[in-house]
Amino acid sequence: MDAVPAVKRYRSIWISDVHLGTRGCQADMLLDFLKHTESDHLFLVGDIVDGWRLKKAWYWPQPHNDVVQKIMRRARKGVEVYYIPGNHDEAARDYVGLQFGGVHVVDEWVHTTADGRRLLITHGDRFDAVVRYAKWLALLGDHAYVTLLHINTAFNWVRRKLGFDYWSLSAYLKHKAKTAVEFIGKYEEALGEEARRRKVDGVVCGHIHTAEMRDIEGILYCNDGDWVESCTALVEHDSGALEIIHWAEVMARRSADRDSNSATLPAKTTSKEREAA
Ligand SMILES: [Mn+2]
Repeated sequence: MDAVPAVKRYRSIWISDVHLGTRGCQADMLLDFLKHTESDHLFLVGDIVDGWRLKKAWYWPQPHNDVVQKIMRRARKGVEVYYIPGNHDEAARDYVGLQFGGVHVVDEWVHTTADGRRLLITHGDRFDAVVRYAKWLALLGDHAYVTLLHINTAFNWVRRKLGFDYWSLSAYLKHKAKTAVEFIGKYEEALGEEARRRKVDGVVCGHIHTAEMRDIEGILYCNDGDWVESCTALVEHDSGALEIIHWAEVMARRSADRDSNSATLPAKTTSKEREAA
């Protein structure tokens, strides 16, 4: 009595920080998510492929290939797919403005929800520097802020051309638990501030591997999380309502339904650990 798995339709789906090409990538979970969902818009919010790791050691198992194939297939079938490169797939930034098999590579994007809210979509790594120099920027003002964003981009472009890794503040703080929590808060505020500056209603980002949806002084902050630890996506319903989906929980619930004879439910597999990107 195995029912055909139901496919859930959304208006939009956002995923990021998949890190294909690394052992940490939960490709099987993501494949399951892609199998059970569909949408009109699909936003790939950066760090989809981990170019840095691949350069050091090649790791590309079949499920990682399947993820790429499934996404390309969606683009072929008319889904609007936008790919916003992050710091781990920064090489794709050289292709901004181009499209491959229907996948549009853009530096950032503004999406209008069904209920008319404008959301700025960006990976978020460029705000590492804003977080780091927050105190100085408060003193120096908007011009310094814009300059810093440009410098950050140029700095990392040069590093990349010289063959260095992208220097990421969040990665640097990753193992300092206390600093990481503080960093997450500041990062969220920096993104909220950018949305306000750009006169949009909210922001969708990734980068710090911490799914979240909250109001920051009237600005909607959404982080779609990651597919390394938490296996989360952000979705937009036809009404325009947004929701964070925890796929590990969905999978656990599904197998619980299947083993409805069993008295015990599987434990939640969602990691509560907050690890930065
Ligand atoms: Mn990142």
